[in-house]
Amino acid sequence: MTIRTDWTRDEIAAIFDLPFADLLFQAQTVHRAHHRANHVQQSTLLSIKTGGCAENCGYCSQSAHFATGLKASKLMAVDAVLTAAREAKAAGSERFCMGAAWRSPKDRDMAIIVAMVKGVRAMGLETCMTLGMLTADQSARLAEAGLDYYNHNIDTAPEYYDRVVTTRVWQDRMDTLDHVRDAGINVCCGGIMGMGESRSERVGFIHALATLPQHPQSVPLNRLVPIAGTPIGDAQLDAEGAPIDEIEFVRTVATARIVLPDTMVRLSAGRETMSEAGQALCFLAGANSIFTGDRLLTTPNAGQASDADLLGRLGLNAPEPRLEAAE
Ligand code: SAM
Ligand code: DTB
Ligand code: SF4
Repeated sequence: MTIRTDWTRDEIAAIFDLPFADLLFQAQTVHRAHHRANHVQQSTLLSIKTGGCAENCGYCSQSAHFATGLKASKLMAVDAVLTAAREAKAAGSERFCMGAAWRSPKDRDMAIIVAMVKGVRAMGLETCMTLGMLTADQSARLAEAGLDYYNHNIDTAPEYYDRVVTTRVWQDRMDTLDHVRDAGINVCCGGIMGMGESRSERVGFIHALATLPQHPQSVPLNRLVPIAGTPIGDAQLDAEGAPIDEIEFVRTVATARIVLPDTMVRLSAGRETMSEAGQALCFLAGANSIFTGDRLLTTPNAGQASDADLLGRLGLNAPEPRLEAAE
């Protein structure tokens, strides 16, 4: 199967609109051709610098523009981050993602960030950082430190972007993604479903990812976790907290899987309020990673015990059957 960066919006819309069984069959077929069928990567998130962010992303608990009741804190010490990473690894995580509520990192923070990347990587964990906008120089420093992935989300369709955030523009995101890619770091870039966007805008979001110069190696798909006090959270809570329909979310996962065959599609925020059947459908649709542990960045997550139970019942991550040694 060829990897295409010339998808049209109409082609992607036609996939999104397929009868559900056809969509899932196609997605699972692509999934099996490109990924380990019954493996779901477990990732752990850590907020290394929480709250007080200068940006006004309308969904975010950490923006200084909204009264969400979140307590801001300073950048964590390297040792504390390494302790959390060690615990994540012991709990079965393969990937450790560190997030800072910054518009962009200050140069004085970079030495600390570099030490975190090196330390986590030395434990044999895959590393991911999300720190806001980066310059070419900062990207090069992270690449040199051995950072595996940089997360920088476009969040939604280009035409819906200014409904979500106004302290930056779409092109700012494209510039950082270019710097990260040029530095040779894997790009992790995704978005949030359920912010009041239409299906056409969800198609536009996937189209934007699929037509980047190179497909992101990783695409996190989040279901909005509505945060009281934020404009987007409040709008959804007013609508009786109706989160995006699970079937529509599964369609988004399946469409992303089909048009981005080699990409790790991550079922990210919003699992806590999703049914087990909905999550199972996401795996069938090609999601190949979840965040485990009790917390995401600032919100609760489905805990380790319930995840282990679900993965077990779905036969995911079971040990490979052992081949008996030939006589
Ligand atoms: N400050 C960095 C930045 O955005 O450039 C990184 C941290 S930010 C919390 C990472 C991503 O988490 C956002 O782009 C968004 O997609 C997701 N996210 C944040 N708050 C969320 C919420 N309430 N519900 C779902 N996803 C959310
Ligand atoms: C992403 O797309 N989802 C993760 C990760 N990238 C950094 C973050 C989800 C955050 C959910 C809301 C919170 O816990 O604050
Ligand atoms: Fe800041 Fe990131 Fe939250 Fe936006 S999503 S307000 S950039 S922490």
